[in-house]
Amino acid sequence: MGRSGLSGMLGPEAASLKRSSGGGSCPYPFTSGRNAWLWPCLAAAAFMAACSPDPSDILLPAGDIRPPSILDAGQSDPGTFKILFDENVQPIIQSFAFDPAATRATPDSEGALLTVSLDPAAAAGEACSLSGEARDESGNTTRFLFSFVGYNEKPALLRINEIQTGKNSSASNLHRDYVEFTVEEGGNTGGVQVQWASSVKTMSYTFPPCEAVKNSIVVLHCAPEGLPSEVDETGPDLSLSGGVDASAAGRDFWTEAGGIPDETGLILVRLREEGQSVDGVFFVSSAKTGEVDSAKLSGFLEELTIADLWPCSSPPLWEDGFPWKSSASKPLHRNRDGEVGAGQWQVGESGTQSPGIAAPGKSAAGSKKTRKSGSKTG
Ligand SMILES: [Ca+2]
Ligand SMILES: [Ca+2]
Repeated sequence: MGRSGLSGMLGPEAASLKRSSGGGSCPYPFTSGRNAWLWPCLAAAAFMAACSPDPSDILLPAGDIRPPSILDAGQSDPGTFKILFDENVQPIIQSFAFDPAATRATPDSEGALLTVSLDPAAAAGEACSLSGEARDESGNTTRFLFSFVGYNEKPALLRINEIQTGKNSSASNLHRDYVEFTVEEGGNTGGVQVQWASSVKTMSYTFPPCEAVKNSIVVLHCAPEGLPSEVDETGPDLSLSGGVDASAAGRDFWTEAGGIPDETGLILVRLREEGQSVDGVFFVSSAKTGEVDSAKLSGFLEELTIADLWPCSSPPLWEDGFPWKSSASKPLHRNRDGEVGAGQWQVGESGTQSPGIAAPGKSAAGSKKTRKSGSKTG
C-alpha cells in the first residue's frame, strides 16, 4: 500500500552524491544499462532532495512520495550535460541556472534521462556549475547542483619527462619541486589532471584551459614561494612567469596542492578528472622491500599496471618502483626509449635539472632557473 503524501512531507528523503576531489565531469557511456551508470563520476558539490506535493495530492492516496534519485550525471561532449534519474522526470524549466552565466542551460527530458543543452558550450577545463530541479510523475521534486570542469574534447597528452622531488637551498643549483612534461599530442590542457601521492596522501592538480602544441614542454611547479611572478602561462608568452625553475622555453604552471614526495611516491596523469590514467611513474627509496603496504599507492599501481603504464607484481612490491636514494640536488630523468616502467628512468647528476627543456642538463640555455632577485631562499 502506498504511503501518504503527508508523511512524505514530514520526512523527505535526502540523498547525497559523493563529492569528488575538486569536482569534475567525466566521460561515460550513455548506451549501456542502468548499472553502468552507478560509477561515482560526478562531482556533485551539493545535492538535495525534497518532497513537495501539491496540496491536492495530500488529500488523495499517493503511491509515490519518493523524489527521483540521480543515478549518474556528466558530460560526454561540451554542449550538453546529462543526468540519469531512477524514474521518469520532467525538468522544472525556470529552475535551471548555469555558471558562467554567459551559457544558457536548456533542459529537456526523455524518460528518466534529462539532457541539458549548453549554449554556448562549456569551455574545455572551465569551472562550471549547473543547478535545477526535476519532478517525477507524482510531483515529487529533486533539486541538484553540480560543479564540474567543462568537457575537453581534445586534451593534450602529457608525458612525464623529469622530476625534481624536493627543494633545496643551494646557491649554485637552486631548485624546488616540479614535474616536467613533454606534450606528445597537442591539444588543450583544460581539465587534464596530475596526481602525486605518498603512502598516506594524494595531491591533485587540474590544468586550466590552455592550448599546448605537440613537442612543447610543460612544467608544473609544486612548491611555489607565493611570489607574484609565479604565474600560469596559459597564453602565447612562455617567458611570462618568474620564480625558481621558471623558464622562457617551457610553459610554466604553479600549484599549491602540495610538494612531491621526496623519496618514495607516485605520479600519474589523467586526460580528465577521474578519467583513465595515461602516464605514470613510481619511484621508491632503494631501502624499501616487500609488499607495498599502502592501500593508496597499491590502488594507483594496480591502475597503472592494468593500463600498461607501469608493470607491477600482484600485489605490488616496493621493488616494482624505480629505486633510488633521494637527493634534493638530483633530478629524475626519463629516457625516450626502453620498455615502460623503471627501466626508462635514471637519476640525474646534480646540476642536470632542465625544467622547460626536454634534454637533461641544458637549463642554462634560455632558462631562468635561478631565483629572481627578491625571492626567498627555498
Ligand atoms: Ca615559461
Ligand atoms: Ca627537462
